[in-house]
Amino acid sequence: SKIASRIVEAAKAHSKTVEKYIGYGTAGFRTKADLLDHVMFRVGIVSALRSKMVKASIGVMITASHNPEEDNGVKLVDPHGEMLEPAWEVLATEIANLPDEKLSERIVSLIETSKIDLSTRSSVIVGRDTRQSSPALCQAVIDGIKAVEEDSEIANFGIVSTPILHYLVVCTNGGGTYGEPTVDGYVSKLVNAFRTLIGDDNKRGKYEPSLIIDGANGVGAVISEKLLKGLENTLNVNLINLGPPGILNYDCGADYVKVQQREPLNVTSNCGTRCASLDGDADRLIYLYFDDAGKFHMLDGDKIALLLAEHFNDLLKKSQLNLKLGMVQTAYANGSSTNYATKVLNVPVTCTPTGVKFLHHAAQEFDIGVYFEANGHGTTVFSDNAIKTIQDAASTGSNAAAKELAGFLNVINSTVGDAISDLLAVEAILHSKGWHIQDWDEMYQDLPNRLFKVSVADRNLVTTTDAERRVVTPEGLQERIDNIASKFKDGRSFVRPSGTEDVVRVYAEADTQENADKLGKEVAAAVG
Ligand code: NG1
Ligand code: ZN
Repeated sequence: SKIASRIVEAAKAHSKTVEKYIGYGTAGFRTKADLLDHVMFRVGIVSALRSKMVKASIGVMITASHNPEEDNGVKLVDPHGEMLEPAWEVLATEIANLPDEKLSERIVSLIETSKIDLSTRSSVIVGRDTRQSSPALCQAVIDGIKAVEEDSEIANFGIVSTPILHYLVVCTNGGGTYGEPTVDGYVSKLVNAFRTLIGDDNKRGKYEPSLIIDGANGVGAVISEKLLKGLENTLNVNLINLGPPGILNYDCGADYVKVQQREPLNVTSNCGTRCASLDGDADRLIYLYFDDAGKFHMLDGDKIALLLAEHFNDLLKKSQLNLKLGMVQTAYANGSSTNYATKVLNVPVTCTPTGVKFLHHAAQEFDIGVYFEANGHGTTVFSDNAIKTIQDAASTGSNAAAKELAGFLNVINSTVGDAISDLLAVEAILHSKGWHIQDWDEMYQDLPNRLFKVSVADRNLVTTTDAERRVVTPEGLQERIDNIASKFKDGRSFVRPSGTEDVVRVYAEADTQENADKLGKEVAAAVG
């Protein structure tokens, strides 16, 4: 057939020379950049076919997020901005790993079994991060799309953040109801929403409109620069770690700050203001500051989630709107944050397994669903009912709290966790409350905690249940963990196989850092 011969021809420039098996994990395909050319080409083919099958635009994002510069990766985005359907993750993995000579035959059989109508024009939206390897890998994706159909509609947006790519997919398929499907459309949507929320006076109480943004030397810096032009008199930002010659994610960015529990490069203890660290593709956000005594404080995804939940809870009470607010966390959420939500705010918390698609899905059970991973990835989703109720109340004049909620509807990128949109939401809340970052930090005190990695022969021998909080196999392990944890005040520990690294992760928290470390070490010994 014609398509088979086109694929054979195009594949010559992207032949599979790598033996390593590469799977589509929670973060898509991700490994060393020089192993990915054939994977990208094949992902291009898969995206074009998926687009034909669902008769909508599909997104392809080339990035390895917070990983080092020499890594890269790729993720597919389904029409409503959600992660790729699981069955197609399996399919993508199979196709990525086929030997060259099996490729075209498999594609033809896929077209037949899935009844893909080749006369539907493929439409793919492509974006990439700032890595040096990204342009060539992007071209490989485009070659794959064109191998399926020379005349495919390809919208190549060049350097964009992962959340912008999700936004573009949603806007394109939604016929513009969510926003205009361009980077400028995204920037002006956020700028206008933020300026409306802040109003005429950008100072209030202890809130000062100045901060440092750590761009992780990646795309977050590029986008922040565009956005800040529109916010010149509203937010006073010192943008650091702007990119080359700085190395992507190296000693900076959200993951570095969260894992190392320290400030990024180019921030000092006397910097005099708060700092917001983005990760390499700008979908994670972590805040930090130094107190008057020079002590470092970090405000992670849990603290961000609680700030949002508390404020939305307040606004719902004040506006007297009857909407159901809830939160979604994973087992990695600090116990104090869950406690604050359920006991102090009376907001229900759902716990899901690791992976944003699970959190996103669970959040949609609420009218207003705030979800965050502790590592700073998250957002808020609003039900159709919530959007209508809030907009109706806001348009009828005097309900100031409803108007403020309507402002948050616009500033929040509900399609996926978005560091820049989350940052604006946090700043708007601190402004609304007249808070210093220290007031926010003191909402609750994190329990000391520690994360360990244990290398084992086969990490998949560890299986879990109850949103990864309890071990099923190996038999007897959960009982041992329970016994160990019961010896520590506020002790909580769980283990699970990582979805992105060849390790078993051990999490431990307790009343003191010493106890958290000790608990974690004992549990790690029981695992390994
Ligand atoms: P794994 O490797 O499955 O623990 C890590 C993060 C997740 C998520 C994914 C995808 C932790 C403990 N785990 O997953 O939260 O971000 O990577 O990038 O941070
Ligand atoms: Zn990221």
